[in-house]
Amino acid sequence: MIKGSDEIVKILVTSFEPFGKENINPSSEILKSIGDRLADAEIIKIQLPTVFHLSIDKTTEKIREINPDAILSIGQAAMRYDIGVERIAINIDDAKISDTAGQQPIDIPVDPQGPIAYFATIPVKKIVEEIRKEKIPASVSNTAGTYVCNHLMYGILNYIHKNGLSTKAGFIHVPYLSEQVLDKPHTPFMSLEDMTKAISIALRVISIDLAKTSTND
Ligand code: PCA
Repeated sequence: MIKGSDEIVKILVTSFEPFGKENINPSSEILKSIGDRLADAEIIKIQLPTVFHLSIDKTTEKIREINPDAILSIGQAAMRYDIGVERIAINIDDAKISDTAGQQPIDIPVDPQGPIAYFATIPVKKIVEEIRKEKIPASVSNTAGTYVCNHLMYGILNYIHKNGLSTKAGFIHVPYLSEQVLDKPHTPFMSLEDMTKAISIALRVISIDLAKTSTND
Protein backbone atom coordinates (compact mmCIF):
# COMPACT_ATOMS: atom_id res chain seq x y z
CA MET A 1 0.00 0.00 0.00
CA ILE A 2 1.38 3.41 -0.91
CA LYS A 3 0.55 6.33 1.32
CA GLY A 4 0.55 10.00 0.39
CA SER A 5 2.79 12.14 2.60
CA ASP A 6 -0.21 13.68 4.38
CA GLU A 7 -1.78 10.31 5.16
CA ILE A 8 -1.69 8.62 8.54
CA VAL A 9 0.22 5.35 8.60
CA LYS A 10 -1.23 2.35 10.38
CA ILE A 11 1.02 0.28 12.60
CA LEU A 12 -0.15 -2.97 14.16
CA VAL A 13 1.61 -3.65 17.46
CA THR A 14 1.39 -7.12 18.99
CA SER A 15 2.23 -8.26 22.52
CA PHE A 16 2.09 -11.62 24.27
CA GLU A 17 0.13 -12.96 27.20
CA PRO A 18 2.19 -14.17 30.21
CA PHE A 19 3.70 -17.63 29.80
CA GLY A 20 5.79 -20.10 31.79
CA LYS A 21 5.89 -19.22 35.48
CA GLU A 22 5.22 -15.50 34.96
CA ASN A 23 1.91 -13.83 35.63
CA ILE A 24 2.68 -10.69 33.66
CA ASN A 25 4.37 -10.14 30.33
CA PRO A 26 6.21 -6.79 29.97
CA SER A 27 5.19 -6.61 26.29
CA SER A 28 1.51 -6.34 27.27
CA GLU A 29 2.26 -3.87 30.07
CA ILE A 30 4.03 -1.65 27.51
CA LEU A 31 1.03 -1.76 25.18
CA LYS A 32 -1.22 -0.49 27.98
CA SER A 33 1.05 2.56 28.27
CA ILE A 34 1.11 3.37 24.55
CA GLY A 35 -1.65 5.54 23.06
CA ASP A 36 -3.69 4.89 19.91
CA ARG A 37 -1.99 7.71 18.07
CA LEU A 38 1.72 8.47 17.97
CA ALA A 39 2.91 11.42 15.84
CA ASP A 40 1.48 10.64 12.40
CA ALA A 41 0.79 6.96 13.04
CA GLU A 42 -2.36 5.17 14.10
CA ILE A 43 -1.46 2.41 16.53
CA ILE A 44 -3.60 -0.73 16.59
CA LYS A 45 -2.77 -3.06 19.46
CA ILE A 46 -3.46 -6.75 19.98
CA GLN A 47 -2.42 -9.13 22.71
CA LEU A 48 -1.61 -12.61 21.43
CA PRO A 49 -1.72 -15.98 23.14
CA THR A 50 1.76 -17.45 23.70
CA VAL A 51 0.80 -20.35 21.50
CA PHE A 52 2.48 -21.76 18.39
CA HIS A 53 0.46 -21.17 15.18
CA LEU A 54 -2.52 -19.54 16.93
CA SER A 55 -0.37 -16.42 17.51
CA ILE A 56 0.37 -16.24 13.76
CA ASP A 57 -3.27 -16.94 12.84
CA LYS A 58 -4.57 -14.16 15.12
CA THR A 59 -2.09 -11.71 13.61
CA THR A 60 -2.78 -12.58 9.97
CA GLU A 61 -6.52 -12.33 10.68
CA LYS A 62 -5.89 -8.77 11.97
CA ILE A 63 -3.66 -7.95 8.98
CA ARG A 64 -6.52 -8.91 6.63
CA GLU A 65 -8.95 -6.82 8.67
CA ILE A 66 -6.94 -3.57 8.98
CA ASN A 67 -4.25 -3.80 6.26
CA PRO A 68 -1.45 -2.18 8.31
CA ASP A 69 1.58 -0.46 6.78
CA ALA A 70 3.84 -2.02 9.39
CA ILE A 71 3.74 -4.58 12.17
CA LEU A 72 5.88 -4.39 15.29
CA SER A 73 5.73 -7.39 17.60
CA ILE A 74 7.03 -7.30 21.15
CA GLY A 75 7.92 -10.12 23.51
CA GLN A 76 9.68 -10.84 26.79
CA ALA A 77 13.21 -12.22 26.79
CA ALA A 78 14.42 -13.48 30.16
CA MET A 79 18.11 -12.76 30.89
CA ARG A 80 18.37 -9.95 28.34
CA TYR A 81 19.89 -6.75 29.66
CA ASP A 82 18.67 -4.42 26.98
CA ILE A 83 16.08 -3.77 24.29
CA GLY A 84 16.83 -6.31 21.56
CA VAL A 85 15.81 -5.32 18.06
CA GLU A 86 15.69 -8.59 16.16
CA ARG A 87 17.39 -8.78 12.78
CA ILE A 88 16.37 -12.28 11.70
CA ALA A 89 13.69 -14.95 12.14
CA ILE A 90 14.53 -18.59 11.41
CA ASN A 91 12.34 -21.43 10.15
CA ILE A 92 12.46 -23.63 13.23
CA ASP A 93 10.44 -24.28 16.37
CA ASP A 94 12.49 -25.82 19.19
CA ALA A 95 10.73 -25.20 22.49
CA LYS A 96 12.39 -25.76 25.87
CA ILE A 97 9.04 -25.32 27.63
CA SER A 98 5.52 -25.87 26.35
CA ASP A 99 3.42 -22.96 25.18
CA THR A 100 0.29 -21.99 27.12
CA ALA A 101 -1.73 -24.53 25.11
CA GLY A 102 0.62 -27.37 26.11
CA GLN A 103 2.41 -27.69 22.75
CA GLN A 104 6.17 -28.23 22.71
CA PRO A 105 7.45 -28.58 19.15
CA ILE A 106 11.04 -29.79 18.89
CA ASP A 107 13.07 -29.32 15.69
CA ILE A 108 9.99 -28.65 13.58
CA PRO A 109 9.94 -25.99 10.83
CA VAL A 110 7.50 -23.10 11.25
CA ASP A 111 6.58 -23.64 7.58
CA PRO A 112 7.97 -26.77 5.89
CA GLN A 113 7.64 -24.99 2.53
CA GLY A 114 9.16 -21.71 3.71
CA PRO A 115 12.71 -20.39 3.29
CA ILE A 116 15.35 -20.89 5.99
CA ALA A 117 15.02 -17.36 7.35
CA TYR A 118 13.70 -13.85 6.85
CA PHE A 119 15.31 -10.55 7.76
CA ALA A 120 13.22 -7.94 9.57
CA THR A 121 12.05 -5.23 7.17
CA ILE A 122 11.92 -2.40 9.72
CA PRO A 123 15.06 -0.20 10.07
CA VAL A 124 16.70 -2.28 12.81
CA LYS A 125 19.93 -0.28 13.20
CA LYS A 126 18.23 3.11 13.11
CA ILE A 127 15.81 1.98 15.84
CA VAL A 128 18.73 0.87 18.05
CA GLU A 129 20.57 4.14 17.40
CA GLU A 130 17.56 6.33 18.29
CA ILE A 131 16.76 4.35 21.47
CA ARG A 132 20.39 4.63 22.62
CA LYS A 133 20.30 8.40 22.02
CA GLU A 134 17.74 8.50 24.85
CA LYS A 135 20.26 6.66 27.09
CA ILE A 136 18.27 3.42 27.07
CA PRO A 137 20.41 0.30 26.43
CA ALA A 138 19.51 -1.32 23.11
CA SER A 139 21.26 -3.52 20.57
CA VAL A 140 20.69 -5.47 17.40
CA SER A 141 19.93 -9.09 18.24
CA ASN A 142 20.85 -11.79 15.76
CA THR A 143 18.62 -14.44 17.25
CA ALA A 144 15.01 -14.23 18.36
CA GLY A 145 15.37 -17.73 19.84
CA THR A 146 13.42 -20.80 18.73
CA TYR A 147 10.27 -20.36 20.82
CA VAL A 148 6.98 -18.53 20.13
CA CYS A 149 8.57 -15.10 19.49
CA ASN A 150 10.81 -16.30 16.65
CA HIS A 151 7.87 -18.39 15.41
CA LEU A 152 5.61 -15.32 15.25
CA MET A 153 8.24 -13.11 13.62
CA TYR A 154 8.90 -15.79 10.99
CA GLY A 155 5.18 -16.40 10.48
CA ILE A 156 4.39 -12.73 9.90
CA LEU A 157 7.28 -12.16 7.47
CA ASN A 158 6.36 -15.40 5.68
CA TYR A 159 2.72 -14.30 5.33
CA ILE A 160 3.79 -10.90 3.97
CA HIS A 161 6.18 -12.54 1.50
CA LYS A 162 3.71 -15.20 0.31
CA ASN A 163 0.96 -12.63 -0.21
CA GLY A 164 3.20 -10.10 -1.96
CA LEU A 165 2.40 -7.37 0.59
CA SER A 166 4.56 -4.28 1.09
CA THR A 167 3.90 -4.30 4.86
CA LYS A 168 7.07 -3.85 6.95
CA ALA A 169 7.54 -6.12 9.95
CA GLY A 170 9.89 -6.69 12.83
CA PHE A 171 10.25 -7.84 16.41
CA ILE A 172 11.60 -6.34 19.63
CA HIS A 173 12.48 -8.35 22.73
CA VAL A 174 12.38 -6.61 26.11
CA PRO A 175 13.82 -7.69 29.49
CA TYR A 176 11.81 -8.52 32.62
CA LEU A 177 10.14 -5.78 34.66
CA SER A 178 11.51 -5.18 38.17
CA GLU A 179 8.47 -6.80 39.81
CA GLN A 180 9.25 -10.05 37.95
CA VAL A 181 12.76 -10.37 39.41
CA LEU A 182 11.99 -9.87 43.11
CA ASP A 183 12.75 -13.53 43.74
CA LYS A 184 15.29 -13.98 40.93
CA PRO A 185 18.68 -12.74 42.13
CA HIS A 186 21.15 -11.58 39.47
CA THR A 187 18.48 -11.30 36.83
CA PRO A 188 18.40 -8.28 34.53
CA PHE A 189 15.34 -6.02 34.34
CA MET A 190 14.27 -2.65 33.00
CA SER A 191 11.67 -0.08 34.07
CA LEU A 192 8.32 0.08 32.32
CA GLU A 193 8.97 3.74 31.67
CA ASP A 194 12.19 3.06 29.73
CA MET A 195 10.66 0.15 27.83
CA THR A 196 7.63 2.23 26.86
CA LYS A 197 9.88 5.06 25.74
CA ALA A 198 11.99 2.63 23.68
CA ILE A 199 8.95 1.15 21.93
CA SER A 200 7.54 4.64 21.25
CA ILE A 201 10.87 5.60 19.66
CA ALA A 202 10.80 2.42 17.54
CA LEU A 203 7.28 3.27 16.35
CA ARG A 204 8.35 6.81 15.47
CA VAL A 205 11.35 5.52 13.47
CA ILE A 206 9.10 3.02 11.65
CA SER A 207 6.53 5.70 10.75
CA ILE A 208 9.24 8.09 9.49
CA ASP A 209 10.66 5.24 7.40
CA LEU A 210 7.20 4.49 5.95
CA ALA A 211 6.71 8.15 5.02
CA LYS A 212 10.12 8.15 3.27
CA THR A 213 9.33 4.96 1.37
CA SER A 214 6.07 6.41 0.06
CA THR A 215 7.63 9.71 -1.10
CA ASN A 216 10.38 7.79 -2.93
CA ASP A 217 7.81 5.80 -4.95
N1 PCA B 1 8.50 -14.31 24.83
C1 PCA B 1 8.64 -15.65 24.31
C2 PCA B 1 7.28 -15.98 23.74
C3 PCA B 1 6.32 -14.97 24.31
C4 PCA B 1 7.19 -13.92 24.88
O1 PCA B 1 6.80 -12.83 25.36
C5 PCA B 1 9.81 -15.82 23.35
O2 PCA B 1 10.82 -15.09 23.49
O3 PCA B 1 9.76 -16.68 22.48
